[in-house]
Amino acid sequence: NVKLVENSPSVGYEDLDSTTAPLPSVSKSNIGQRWSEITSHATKKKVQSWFQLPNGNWELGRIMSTSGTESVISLPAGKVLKVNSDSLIPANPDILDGVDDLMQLSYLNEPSVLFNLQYRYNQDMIYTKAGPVLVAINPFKKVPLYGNNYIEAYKNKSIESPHVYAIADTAIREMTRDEVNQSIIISGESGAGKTETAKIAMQYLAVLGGGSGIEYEILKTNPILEAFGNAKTLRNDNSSRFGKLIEIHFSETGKISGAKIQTFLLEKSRVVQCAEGERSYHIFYQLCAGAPCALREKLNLKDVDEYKYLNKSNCYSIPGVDDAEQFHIVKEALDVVHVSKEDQDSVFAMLAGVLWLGNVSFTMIDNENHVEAVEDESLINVAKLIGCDITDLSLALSTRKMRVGNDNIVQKLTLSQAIETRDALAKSIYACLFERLVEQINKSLAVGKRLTGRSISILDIYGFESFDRNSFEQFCINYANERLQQHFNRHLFKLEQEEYAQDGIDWTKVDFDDNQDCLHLFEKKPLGLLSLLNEESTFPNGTDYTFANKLKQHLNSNPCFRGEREKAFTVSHFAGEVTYDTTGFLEKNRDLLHLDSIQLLSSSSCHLPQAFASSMLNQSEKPVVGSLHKAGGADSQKLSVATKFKGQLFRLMQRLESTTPHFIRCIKPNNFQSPGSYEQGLVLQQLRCCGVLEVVRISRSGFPTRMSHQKFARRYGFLLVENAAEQDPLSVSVAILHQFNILPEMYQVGYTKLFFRTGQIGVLEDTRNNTLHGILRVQSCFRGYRA
Ligand code: AD9
Ligand code: MG
Repeated sequence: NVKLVENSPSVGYEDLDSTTAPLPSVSKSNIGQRWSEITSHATKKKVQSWFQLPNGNWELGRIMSTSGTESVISLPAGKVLKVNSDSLIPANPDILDGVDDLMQLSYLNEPSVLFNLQYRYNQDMIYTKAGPVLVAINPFKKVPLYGNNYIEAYKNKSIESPHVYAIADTAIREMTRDEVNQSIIISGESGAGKTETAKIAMQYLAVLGGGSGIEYEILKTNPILEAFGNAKTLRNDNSSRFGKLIEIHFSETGKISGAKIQTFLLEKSRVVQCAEGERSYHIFYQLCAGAPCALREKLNLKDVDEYKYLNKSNCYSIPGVDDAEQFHIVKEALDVVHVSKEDQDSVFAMLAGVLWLGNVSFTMIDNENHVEAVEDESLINVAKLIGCDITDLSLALSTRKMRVGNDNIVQKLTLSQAIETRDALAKSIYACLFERLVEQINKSLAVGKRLTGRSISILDIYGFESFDRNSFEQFCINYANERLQQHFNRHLFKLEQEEYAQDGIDWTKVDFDDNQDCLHLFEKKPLGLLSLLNEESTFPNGTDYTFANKLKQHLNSNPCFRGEREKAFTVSHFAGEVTYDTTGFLEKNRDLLHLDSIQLLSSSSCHLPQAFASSMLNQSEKPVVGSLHKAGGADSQKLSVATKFKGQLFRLMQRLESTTPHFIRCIKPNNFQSPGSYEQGLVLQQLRCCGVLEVVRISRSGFPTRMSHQKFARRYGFLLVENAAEQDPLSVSVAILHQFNILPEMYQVGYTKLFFRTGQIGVLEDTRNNTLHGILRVQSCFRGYRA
């Protein structure tokens, strides 16, 4: 049964069961479509219907009888209930169980969609089309859907089931056919499977475009970036803590010629602290577990639980993951992308330096709370590993040089200031390390090649996050997700409908949840969240309190904003409400590294810290947050984190706008990372917030296939019985449609194009192919005859 459906052409099945009344359109507002009018007819055939249990789950029942507004339904397990007919929602006939495109469902209500996805999921069919969008449900286990045989099958089109491979294949074909760059945009909540999906897409592109060897290097960037940029969180054992766009370039012959990776906003704070049960970046644990003896000695490495940056969250290992083995995988990958042995050693020294920095402690030296660094093993190791003088290090951690008027003074630091300085240094070193690695990788992927051909970009950005306590990191992540959602809306709702309107076709507008208001809340100048944050960050006396108060003062009338008690505020995101705690917002946004620390790094005898220092000084030449050399103020001038991030996002969106997008929506079926468990409520909430149902609705009632009159006339004109050479393309188009009896409801004639419902063009293509084959056969017979 399922097989049959899998291979069926995408047509509606309304005709297959006379009891299915055509009620195709369902949105959030009419989910509970009242259908008592049809239940009386339905009972004659014991039609199936959805009934919502008190726990919110849906059960499939059969309507036994209906009288007045009441129906009697029988549920599985022999239960019979008398219910209000209005509480029932129509279910699809059995033949539609597990269709591979939600567009094929006769009833597109939420329980039907949920059931269809679950039906497939239970059989390891984790991919389903929702019109133009691919829905991927995380299996949390190995599913037998990947590898060379599958790749070959998708390449030859001998399998048509929805798959990431199919999306990647379409991207390659459209890139070649239309000569337009493509993008595969993967979204979903944390742990939904974005990073895995991105890797699966890369795998397909690597096989189809492989040959030069560069594809192997491209695949090897994954373990490196994951080691340095992923960590175990409460949501995901391998959570990406940075966003990534990888642009894979192809030559004219369709071979991969190189690639470029761009990363977005690494979560630095994780280097110095993380929540209970979470880990810092994988690479720290991998290094401690996997470094060979000589390296351990050289770096003075200890076990992970001896490092304060790692031992506070009470979590050292990940079930099923061998950190030592991973270390070797990462080292091999570094070799592949041409990071030299010396550079690798410097990288490991910096990592160990960061770990030892966390162990540096301070003692009180007066009764004003001033401190100095304790000269112990930790301090000595840090100095050695980052290649600087121990006294300079000690001073940089416990004092600050400042300019007051024309005088230079040295201020001693209090314990909390010293800890802040130490942690800021650790975070900066790590962030620089990450940036340098990406730079190095990009050099290797582009070496000697001009990246000018066509490209396919894959975007894997951290998913929407909503924790019990949400901070600056979630604020940025969720802002990025709002931007992406807008891109999705624009392409699947706005542009689609604008095109109908422009071409003058008959169309009733479909509404969708526009998130422009929320984006405004973030971006409006001067009174938006980002502007107010930046403004407060420049005030020497600004605190998280004053920031929170300012937000409440200026934004309380905004429907997407709500001030909360104390220092908190709530934003209504497209994916739900999130309450942010402003603690640490200003500091994280300023992200200051004091000049003393930068000078310390530039005095290093090792090349990496020197390079870090100069890159930090370069960043400081931009417009300001914090004012230079002011008592109590900041030492280095630089763009705020939020401003930089916003700029990056804008550039990203601009780049994506010039590509043909392919969207993949990853869905997490449960919060426990466990296979086989499908929580309806959780899935529904994700489907709702990303507008999947609305997309299907538009695609189904819309006209997804379109072709200009010129192209249509050129392609099919020769099939006309009557000579159409003299006619204009529009008239030829219409003549073709008439000759082939295409039903009027299946197409619309626009000013410049023809618009078709799904599947229609296939009929014409078949006729065209058959006719062409016929002509070829006749020609070859004719040649044979002459010979
Ligand atoms: V986050 O926003 O970076 O926290 P992602 O990227 O959405 O998140 P990820 O791809 O890391 O999630 O997937 C989480 C885990 O789900 C993986 O580590 C795998 O164990 C599991 N997963 C995801 N997709 C697949 C798959 N296609 N097959 C098998 C999968 N396992
Ligand atoms: Mg990820």
